[in-house]
Amino acid sequence: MKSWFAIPLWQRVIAALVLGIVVGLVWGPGAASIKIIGDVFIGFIKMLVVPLIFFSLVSGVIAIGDLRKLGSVGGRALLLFVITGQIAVWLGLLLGSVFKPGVGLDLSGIERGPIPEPKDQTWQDMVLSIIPQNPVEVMAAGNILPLIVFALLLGVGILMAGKDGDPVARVFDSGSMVMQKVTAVVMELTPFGVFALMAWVAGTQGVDALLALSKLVALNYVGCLLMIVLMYSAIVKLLAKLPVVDFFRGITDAMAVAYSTASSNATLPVTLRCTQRNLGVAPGTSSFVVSLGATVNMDGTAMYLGLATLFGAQIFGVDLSWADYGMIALLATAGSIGAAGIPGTGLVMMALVFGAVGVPLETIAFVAGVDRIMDMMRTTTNVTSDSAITVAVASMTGDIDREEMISADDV
Ligand code: DAS
Repeated sequence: MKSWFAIPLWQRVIAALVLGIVVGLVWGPGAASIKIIGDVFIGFIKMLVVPLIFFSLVSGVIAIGDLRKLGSVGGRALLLFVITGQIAVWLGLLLGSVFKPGVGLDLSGIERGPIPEPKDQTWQDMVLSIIPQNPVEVMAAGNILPLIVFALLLGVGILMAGKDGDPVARVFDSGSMVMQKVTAVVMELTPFGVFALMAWVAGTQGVDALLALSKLVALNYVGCLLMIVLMYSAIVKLLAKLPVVDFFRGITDAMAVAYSTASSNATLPVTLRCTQRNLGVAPGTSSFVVSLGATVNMDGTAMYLGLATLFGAQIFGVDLSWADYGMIALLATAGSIGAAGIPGTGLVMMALVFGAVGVPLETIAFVAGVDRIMDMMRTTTNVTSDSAITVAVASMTGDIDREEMISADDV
């Protein structure tokens, strides 16, 4: 019998995910009593996010070595983020238009949830929110975007300092390595955390709400799966020139943690480890693109915002023009960029999009009850997109070491 640790982590995680769903369905609401195990796991991986991004990103910028290359990595990543985001939101609009999830729906039996207040954030607020006015406060609050800006500038400063910056550079290189070791230790908790979280969701999710909104939930999953199977496979195959099977085997842990936690931020340490350790991406490129992606690249959320807006318009009989569709695409993209990688952020962003095209916010109250089930799939899509674009950019800039890639059976 193989020892527990000899079994590849991704196999232990998948087994835990499936077992958690079965136990939750059998156990029912009582499964909520083991959610604490999942919360402890999430707490430990959240503990990693700030120090891991900070040390690996500064160390990564130093490793990239020159500003032109840094710009090249960032520019390619942002271009792919925008392209995949637009495809995502128009896929959501297409699915909503063709399959009409909101037509002929009997909503009487659905328990209504709370309607989140739309954040009245101006574009000036959004710009100022990424400036790390107080770096220590940014770290304490776990604000990823301003942390990325600070780490990038610190790395650039070390590069510009030349020899004088070497002592500081060594601290960050060593700190990055140490944080990767700490991540490896915490990762051993993944099977237990995923098991508990899946048991909790499966045991407490209201079946009647799921049945009443089954068409919307199904379309959310279909849209995400289409992007995962078609769009990201194409990016991996054509741009990263990697075997698709090796890619998905390499990011299985990240996809499972994304699905069970419904949080891109919480999954960040796992996504960093998968892209670096399993797929051979250089730490600098991985830290930069994965961290940026976790906060501004949310294709699953963008697709859902397009789909959900049509769902709400169909329920309340709101006619939408092509101009409205364009507005939805624009706001869904802005919403997915502005959304934080935490559970339920897509639900909050719905208020931003609905308000602009006259879809009543009451729609949010109807879907709130099943949002977690949909959020899990949206987050898995978001993390898969971050990983695919990271390996694509790394491949284009020569920052992926295929020898480093751990063969799919070893991960
Ligand atoms: N939970 C969000 C994330 O972490 C996605 C969403 O809410 O749509 O990516």
